[in-house]
Amino acid sequence: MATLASIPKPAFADLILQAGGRPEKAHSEEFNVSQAGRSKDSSEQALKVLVADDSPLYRKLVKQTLSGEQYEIVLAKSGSHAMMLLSKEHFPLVITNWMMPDMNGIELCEHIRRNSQQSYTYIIMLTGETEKSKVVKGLAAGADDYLTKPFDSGELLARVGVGRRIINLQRQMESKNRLLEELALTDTLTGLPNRRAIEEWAPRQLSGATRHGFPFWVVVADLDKFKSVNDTYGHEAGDAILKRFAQILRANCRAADMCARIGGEEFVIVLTHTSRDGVLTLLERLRRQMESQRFMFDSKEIIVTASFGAAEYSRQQDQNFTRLVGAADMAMYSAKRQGRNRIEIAGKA
Ligand code: GH3
Ligand code: MG
Ligand code: MG
Repeated sequence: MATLASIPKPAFADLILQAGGRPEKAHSEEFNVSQAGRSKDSSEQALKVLVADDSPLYRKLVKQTLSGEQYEIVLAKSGSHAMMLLSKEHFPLVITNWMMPDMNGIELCEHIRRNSQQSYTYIIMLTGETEKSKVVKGLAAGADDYLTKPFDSGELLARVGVGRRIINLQRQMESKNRLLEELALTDTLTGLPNRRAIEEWAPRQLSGATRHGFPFWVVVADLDKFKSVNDTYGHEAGDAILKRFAQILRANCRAADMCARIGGEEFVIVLTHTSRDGVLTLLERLRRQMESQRFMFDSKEIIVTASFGAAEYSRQQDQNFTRLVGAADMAMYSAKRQGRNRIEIAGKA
């Protein structure tokens, strides 16, 4: 086990270098819960509409009907032209003719449904075919609505309006789902990733480390004598300390690493592409920053420290993420036994 006395202390500049630039950014992009679902209201944005028709007259008529700020119209002269445009970007709404020389509207519908990404494409068939059986065939191929030529401009506008409503509902649902996914992976008190998030993320990073041979470290950090802080100053005081410790972790970890709160006053940090010296430098920095915090509760100034245990992935041993957390945890308990407010590395003399 390394002791604090044996920890080399490179200059702060070294840490910045190892940390790849701006450490403050860690997690702000991946886990910014508050931003999800707050994008510009999709009903205010111009709706992108792809119009596929081999008739120049009908392309013009549809474009004229949907002219205005609400719609951004892109014209395709054939089914394959439409397919090419769809491969480049997502169109939430497609209006397609049935009969086209190279690829007909039915095939285009089927193609869109087969290749549909997460976001929905609302399809309106606009065609000279009027038979009921054709209508059924169009809907079965994936069209959402059907309008016959010659069309009434008011009706086309109304039906496109229906499509717009469905698309907006779909977008709201997607944004709420994203928010729920983020919430499920976020610790509500500190805003850090939670246990589930790190347990999903870390094994993937570990397989990368196994494949490409880069260093992979797991750190367990635990606040010292935290129960007595809670017992003496109350739960709110304890929560404020947990939040501050989380801020220190967030400010010092690189965006490519992950700091998570895995339970009560226990945190896990996963670091990659970092040497043993780099890990020790970072942990010593975290330890010192926490130690130098002054918390005021009931007009009393208190100091709370943390103990750290680290374990490095080794190809020689049959290790997975859970075992590495266990090894880091044991090292952390060794730090506790040796007086707390210190760092221990697993398996090194
Ligand atoms: P040690 O130095 O050995 O780690 O001692 P400790 O007192 O920190 O450890 P112990 O496991 O005995 O107590 C952990 C305490 O953490 C218990 C509880 O009061 C506190 N705690 C756990 N979760 C929360 C939380 O979400 N908020 C607050 N305020 N306190 C919490
Ligand atoms: Mg503790
Ligand atoms: Mg604990």
